[in-house]
Amino acid sequence: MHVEDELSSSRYSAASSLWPYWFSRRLAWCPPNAHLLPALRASAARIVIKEFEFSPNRLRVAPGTVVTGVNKDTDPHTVTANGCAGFDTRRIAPGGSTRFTAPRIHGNYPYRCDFHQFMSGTLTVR
Ligand SMILES: [Cu+2]
Repeated sequence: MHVEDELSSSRYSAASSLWPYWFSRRLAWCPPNAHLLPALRASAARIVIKEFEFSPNRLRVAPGTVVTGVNKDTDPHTVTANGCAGFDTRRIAPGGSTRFTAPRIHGNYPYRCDFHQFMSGTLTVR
């Protein structure tokens, strides 16, 4: 019983060893209404989704950049920040596109597709 507990808890902490870091960073990244502020420096940026992959997989933008998510697949996708970092296109229809505003605080913002959790990327704000 004790051995099993130790095994499962060590497996758990190994798998989640990055979470304390991300979690604390995320708490620092969540001013209450950041996503409602107008874009201060808007420039064109896009993330194209094709064959269940984000392209580019890593994108660097200035704070507050308006980013367009373009879905070139026949399945719907989303561009959704992990945690409370504050961007989510919600459902992007096949062949459609949706814009969202990048966070205004510098950092790396990992994101995923809500429908296909294996799809992931990182938006870097700098
Ligand atoms: Cu998807």
